[in-house]
Amino acid sequence: MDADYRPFDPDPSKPKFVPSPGAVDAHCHVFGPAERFPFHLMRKYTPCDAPWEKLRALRDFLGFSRNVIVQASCHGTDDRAMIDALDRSDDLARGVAVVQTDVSEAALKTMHESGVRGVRFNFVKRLVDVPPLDELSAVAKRVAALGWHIVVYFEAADLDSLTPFFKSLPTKVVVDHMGRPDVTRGVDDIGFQSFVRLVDRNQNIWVKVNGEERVSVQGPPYDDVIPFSKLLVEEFPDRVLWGTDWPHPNMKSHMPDDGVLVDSIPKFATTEAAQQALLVDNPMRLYWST
Ligand code: 0GY
Repeated sequence: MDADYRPFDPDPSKPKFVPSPGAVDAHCHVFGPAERFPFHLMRKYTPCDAPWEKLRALRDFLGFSRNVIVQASCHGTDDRAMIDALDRSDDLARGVAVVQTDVSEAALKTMHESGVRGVRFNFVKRLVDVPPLDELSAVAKRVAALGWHIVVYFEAADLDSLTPFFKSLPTKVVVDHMGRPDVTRGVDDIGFQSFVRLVDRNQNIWVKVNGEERVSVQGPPYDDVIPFSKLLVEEFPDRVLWGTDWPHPNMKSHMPDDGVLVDSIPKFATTEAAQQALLVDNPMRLYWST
């Protein structure tokens, strides 16, 4: 583990909010254990181990039923830790992989059998060296044939330059962390509004309304982020997802309490119907219908 890396909170608070029955934590990661699943040679950070057993226990403690495990950059294109977790999940976890652009058909099929339903394209320069867009387009075309979608992670400053690429994708496109808005500028800011317009005009684009601990300036309980997540949930009720982001890689300012994160959900998904769509119906449709 890097000297300045903050491990996850081993003792989160029990949330007061009770998630809708069957709720899905639709953005979380597993790391290692490094002894069995070494971190990638090209990684930009070395986290603590965060194995499936811990994630499963957290799922139960927080009142969730299922997980979507997203491959993080510290494991590069070596998806074994994530796949191992899926294989041991009793069909209660699905995965989003990171693949080499020349990944074989056989490897994709095997991943599908384990529960992978998407591929992540990470454009955050502090985390990865981004492959050429034409290679990513070719990957998208191939995974579209499997019924998978693309998860995209980018900084708000890169939205304009990436928009034509996002629009060209032949799959559903799921945006990580609300497109990382600058919350100090308010929801009327031109940058956030162009993101909202993009989602509005492209019915295949979905949004994860988590990541508040990353974009908040105030810190816990992250109330400065609520206007952003609330707007997205209200505008796009059937295309939003939420996840803990456990074990919160690279959090420099503080380590979030997962119970506090869960307790923020009813602030932006304010009705039972909105919570049911966000936590159950949308992720089940995207991850468990094929
Ligand atoms: C996240 C966010 C981060 C890291 C990664 O792939 C990753 O390493 O996703 C981050 O540092 O913002 O999605 O958990």
